[in-house]
Amino acid sequence: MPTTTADGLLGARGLRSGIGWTTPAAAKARAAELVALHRADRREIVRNPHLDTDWAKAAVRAPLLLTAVQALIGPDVAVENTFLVVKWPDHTFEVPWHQDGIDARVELDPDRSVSAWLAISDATLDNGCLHAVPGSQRFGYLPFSSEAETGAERGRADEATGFTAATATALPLPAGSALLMDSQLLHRSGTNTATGARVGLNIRYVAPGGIRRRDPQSPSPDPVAGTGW
Ligand SMILES: O=C(O)CCC(=O)C(=O)O
Repeated sequence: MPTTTADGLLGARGLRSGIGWTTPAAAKARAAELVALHRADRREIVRNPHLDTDWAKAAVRAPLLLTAVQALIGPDVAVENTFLVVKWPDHTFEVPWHQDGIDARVELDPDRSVSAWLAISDATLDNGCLHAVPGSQRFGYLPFSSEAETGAERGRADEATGFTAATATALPLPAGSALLMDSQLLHRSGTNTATGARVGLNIRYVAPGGIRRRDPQSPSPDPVAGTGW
Protein backbone atom coordinates (compact mmCIF):
# COMPACT_ATOMS: atom_id res chain seq x y z
CA MET A 1 0.00 0.00 0.00
CA PRO A 2 1.13 3.59 -0.51
CA THR A 3 2.46 5.53 2.45
CA THR A 4 -0.34 7.40 4.20
CA THR A 5 -0.32 11.05 5.28
CA ALA A 6 -2.78 13.25 7.20
CA ASP A 7 -6.54 13.27 6.62
CA GLY A 8 -6.49 16.66 4.87
CA LEU A 9 -9.00 19.48 4.62
CA LEU A 10 -12.13 17.36 4.34
CA GLY A 11 -11.42 14.93 7.15
CA ALA A 12 -11.08 11.17 7.18
CA ARG A 13 -13.26 10.42 4.14
CA GLY A 14 -11.80 13.22 2.04
CA LEU A 15 -15.16 14.21 0.66
CA ARG A 16 -18.38 16.02 1.52
CA SER A 17 -21.72 15.87 -0.28
CA GLY A 18 -25.03 17.64 0.05
CA ILE A 19 -24.08 21.18 -1.00
CA GLY A 20 -26.81 22.82 -3.07
CA TRP A 21 -25.26 24.85 -5.89
CA THR A 22 -28.64 25.62 -7.46
CA THR A 23 -32.20 24.32 -7.37
CA PRO A 24 -32.95 20.91 -8.88
CA ALA A 25 -35.27 22.55 -11.42
CA ALA A 26 -32.67 25.10 -12.54
CA ALA A 27 -30.00 22.41 -12.82
CA LYS A 28 -32.24 20.15 -14.88
CA ALA A 29 -33.17 23.05 -17.18
CA ARG A 30 -29.45 23.74 -17.70
CA ALA A 31 -28.79 20.06 -18.38
CA ALA A 32 -31.55 20.05 -21.01
CA GLU A 33 -29.98 23.08 -22.71
CA LEU A 34 -26.52 21.53 -22.70
CA VAL A 35 -27.83 18.25 -24.05
CA ALA A 36 -29.64 20.11 -26.85
CA LEU A 37 -26.48 22.11 -27.63
CA HIS A 38 -24.15 19.13 -27.80
CA ARG A 39 -26.50 16.41 -29.09
CA ALA A 40 -25.66 16.80 -32.78
CA ASP A 41 -21.95 16.07 -32.36
CA ARG A 42 -22.37 14.00 -29.19
CA ARG A 43 -19.69 16.08 -27.55
CA GLU A 44 -18.54 14.53 -24.28
CA ILE A 45 -16.03 17.01 -22.87
CA VAL A 46 -16.00 20.80 -22.79
CA ARG A 47 -12.86 22.29 -21.24
CA ASN A 48 -12.99 25.38 -19.06
CA PRO A 49 -16.56 26.49 -19.79
CA HIS A 50 -16.25 28.92 -16.82
CA LEU A 51 -14.07 31.15 -19.02
CA ASP A 52 -16.61 31.78 -21.77
CA THR A 53 -20.13 30.76 -20.82
CA ASP A 54 -22.37 32.70 -18.45
CA TRP A 55 -23.99 29.66 -16.86
CA ALA A 56 -20.59 28.17 -15.90
CA LYS A 57 -19.28 31.56 -14.70
CA ALA A 58 -22.28 31.65 -12.36
CA ALA A 59 -21.94 27.99 -11.34
CA VAL A 60 -18.34 28.36 -10.12
CA ARG A 61 -19.52 31.37 -8.06
CA ALA A 62 -22.66 29.71 -6.63
CA PRO A 63 -22.91 31.24 -3.12
CA LEU A 64 -23.37 28.09 -1.02
CA LEU A 65 -20.63 26.29 -2.94
CA LEU A 66 -18.18 29.17 -2.73
CA THR A 67 -18.85 29.62 0.99
CA ALA A 68 -18.09 25.94 1.58
CA VAL A 69 -14.89 26.23 -0.47
CA GLN A 70 -13.79 29.39 1.39
CA ALA A 71 -14.33 27.64 4.72
CA LEU A 72 -11.74 25.11 3.57
CA ILE A 73 -9.11 27.11 1.68
CA GLY A 74 -9.69 30.68 2.83
CA PRO A 75 -11.29 33.83 1.38
CA ASP A 76 -9.16 34.17 -1.76
CA VAL A 77 -10.35 31.62 -4.27
CA ALA A 78 -9.60 31.10 -7.96
CA VAL A 79 -10.74 28.49 -10.43
CA GLU A 80 -7.81 26.61 -11.91
CA ASN A 81 -9.81 24.45 -14.31
CA THR A 82 -13.32 23.30 -15.13
CA PHE A 83 -14.34 20.24 -17.05
CA LEU A 84 -17.86 19.60 -18.31
CA VAL A 85 -18.66 15.96 -18.98
CA VAL A 86 -21.73 14.80 -20.87
CA LYS A 87 -22.24 11.05 -20.74
CA TRP A 88 -24.49 9.98 -23.56
CA PRO A 89 -26.58 6.84 -23.25
CA ASP A 90 -25.52 3.79 -25.26
CA HIS A 91 -21.93 4.94 -25.47
CA THR A 92 -18.98 3.48 -23.59
CA PHE A 93 -17.21 6.28 -21.79
CA GLU A 94 -15.45 5.81 -18.48
CA VAL A 95 -13.32 8.31 -16.63
CA PRO A 96 -10.56 6.22 -15.04
CA TRP A 97 -9.30 6.40 -11.48
CA HIS A 98 -7.52 9.69 -10.94
CA GLN A 99 -6.76 12.46 -8.46
CA ASP A 100 -7.88 15.93 -9.52
CA GLY A 101 -4.89 17.75 -8.09
CA ILE A 102 -2.28 16.32 -10.41
CA ASP A 103 -1.96 16.05 -14.15
CA ALA A 104 0.62 16.71 -16.84
CA ARG A 105 0.28 20.49 -16.39
CA VAL A 106 -0.08 21.16 -12.67
CA GLU A 107 0.17 19.83 -9.17
CA LEU A 108 -2.16 21.44 -6.64
CA ASP A 109 -1.23 21.82 -2.98
CA PRO A 110 -3.87 19.67 -1.24
CA ASP A 111 -3.95 22.14 1.69
CA ARG A 112 -4.68 25.06 -0.66
CA SER A 113 -7.03 23.49 -3.16
CA VAL A 114 -10.24 21.52 -3.32
CA SER A 115 -12.25 20.09 -6.14
CA ALA A 116 -16.00 20.13 -6.64
CA TRP A 117 -18.27 18.02 -8.78
CA LEU A 118 -21.65 19.52 -9.64
CA ALA A 119 -24.58 17.37 -10.70
CA ILE A 120 -26.33 19.26 -13.51
CA SER A 121 -28.59 16.33 -14.31
CA ASP A 122 -29.29 13.65 -11.71
CA ALA A 123 -26.21 11.41 -11.41
CA THR A 124 -27.26 7.84 -10.66
CA LEU A 125 -25.73 4.38 -10.38
CA ASP A 126 -26.96 3.62 -13.90
CA ASN A 127 -26.00 6.79 -15.72
CA GLY A 128 -22.39 7.13 -14.58
CA CYS A 129 -22.23 8.82 -11.17
CA LEU A 130 -18.85 9.27 -9.50
CA HIS A 131 -17.26 6.53 -7.41
CA ALA A 132 -14.55 7.39 -4.88
CA VAL A 133 -12.23 5.60 -2.48
CA PRO A 134 -12.92 7.36 0.85
CA GLY A 135 -9.71 8.08 2.72
CA SER A 136 -7.53 7.62 -0.38
CA GLN A 137 -6.28 11.20 -0.10
CA ARG A 138 -4.03 9.87 2.66
CA PHE A 139 -1.96 8.07 0.00
CA GLY A 140 -0.74 11.42 -1.30
CA TYR A 141 -0.30 11.85 -5.03
CA LEU A 142 0.16 8.55 -6.82
CA PRO A 143 2.15 7.95 -10.00
CA PHE A 144 -0.09 8.59 -12.97
CA SER A 145 -0.13 8.44 -16.73
CA SER A 146 -1.96 10.76 -19.10
CA GLU A 147 -5.46 9.84 -20.06
CA ALA A 148 -5.02 9.82 -23.79
CA GLU A 149 -8.21 8.12 -24.98
CA THR A 150 -10.60 10.82 -23.87
CA GLY A 151 -8.27 13.65 -24.83
CA ALA A 152 -8.77 14.85 -21.29
CA GLU A 153 -5.97 16.34 -19.29
CA ARG A 154 -6.72 14.02 -16.45
CA GLY A 155 -4.21 11.61 -15.04
CA ARG A 156 -4.87 7.92 -14.64
CA ALA A 157 -3.88 6.48 -11.29
CA ASP A 158 -2.65 2.94 -11.48
CA GLU A 159 -4.07 0.32 -9.13
CA ALA A 160 -0.65 -1.30 -9.26
CA THR A 161 0.57 1.56 -7.07
CA GLY A 162 -1.35 0.03 -4.22
CA PHE A 163 -4.84 1.44 -3.80
CA THR A 164 -7.71 -0.95 -4.02
CA ALA A 165 -10.88 -0.14 -5.89
CA ALA A 166 -12.70 -2.70 -3.76
CA THR A 167 -13.14 -0.06 -1.07
CA ALA A 168 -14.79 2.41 -3.47
CA THR A 169 -18.20 3.83 -2.81
CA ALA A 170 -20.74 5.11 -5.34
CA LEU A 171 -21.74 8.76 -5.01
CA PRO A 172 -25.12 9.29 -6.69
CA LEU A 173 -26.16 12.95 -6.56
CA PRO A 174 -29.40 14.74 -7.39
CA ALA A 175 -29.35 17.56 -9.94
CA GLY A 176 -28.46 20.86 -8.24
CA SER A 177 -26.29 19.18 -5.63
CA ALA A 178 -22.49 19.28 -5.35
CA LEU A 179 -19.75 17.18 -3.85
CA LEU A 180 -16.44 18.51 -2.52
CA MET A 181 -13.37 16.31 -2.79
CA ASP A 182 -9.84 16.46 -1.47
CA SER A 183 -7.48 17.15 -4.40
CA GLN A 184 -5.84 13.79 -3.71
CA LEU A 185 -9.04 11.74 -3.46
CA LEU A 186 -9.18 8.88 -5.95
CA HIS A 187 -12.34 8.85 -8.02
CA ARG A 188 -13.71 7.64 -11.33
CA SER A 189 -17.00 7.37 -13.19
CA GLY A 190 -18.48 4.61 -15.30
CA THR A 191 -20.39 4.34 -18.56
CA ASN A 192 -23.93 5.62 -18.81
CA THR A 193 -26.18 2.57 -19.23
CA ALA A 194 -29.43 4.49 -18.67
CA THR A 195 -31.64 6.17 -21.26
CA GLY A 196 -30.92 9.88 -20.75
CA ALA A 197 -27.69 11.90 -20.80
CA ARG A 198 -25.77 12.53 -17.56
CA VAL A 199 -24.24 16.01 -17.24
CA GLY A 200 -21.73 17.13 -14.60
CA LEU A 201 -19.17 19.87 -14.03
CA ASN A 202 -15.85 19.36 -12.27
CA ILE A 203 -14.22 22.47 -10.75
CA ARG A 204 -10.72 22.78 -9.33
CA TYR A 205 -10.54 25.62 -6.80
CA VAL A 206 -7.23 27.00 -5.52
CA ALA A 207 -6.03 29.51 -2.94
CA PRO A 208 -3.01 31.77 -3.64
CA GLY A 209 0.16 29.71 -3.85
CA GLY A 210 -1.82 26.50 -4.33
CA ILE A 211 -0.55 25.73 -7.84
CA ARG A 212 2.76 24.26 -8.81
CA ARG A 213 3.01 24.44 -12.60
CA ARG A 214 4.51 21.46 -14.34
CA ASP A 215 3.89 23.06 -17.74
CA PRO A 216 4.69 26.81 -17.93
CA GLN A 217 2.09 27.20 -20.72
CA SER A 218 -0.77 26.20 -18.45
CA PRO A 219 -3.46 28.90 -18.11
CA SER A 220 -3.57 31.27 -15.14
CA PRO A 221 -6.18 30.68 -12.47
CA ASP A 222 -9.36 32.74 -12.74
CA PRO A 223 -10.05 34.63 -9.46
CA VAL A 224 -13.63 34.30 -8.20
CA ALA A 225 -13.44 35.59 -4.60
CA GLY A 226 -11.25 37.68 -2.33
CA THR A 227 -8.61 40.30 -2.91
CA GLY A 228 -5.38 38.35 -2.60
CA TRP A 229 -4.79 37.83 -6.33
O1 LIG B 1 -17.89 13.80 -14.77
C1 LIG B 1 -17.32 12.71 -14.62
O2 LIG B 1 -17.86 11.66 -14.91
C2 LIG B 1 -15.96 12.64 -14.01
C3 LIG B 1 -15.27 13.92 -13.97
C4 LIG B 1 -14.04 13.89 -13.16
O3 LIG B 1 -13.81 13.04 -12.37
C5 LIG B 1 -13.09 14.98 -13.31
O4 LIG B 1 -13.31 15.86 -14.15
O5 LIG B 1 -12.10 15.00 -12.59
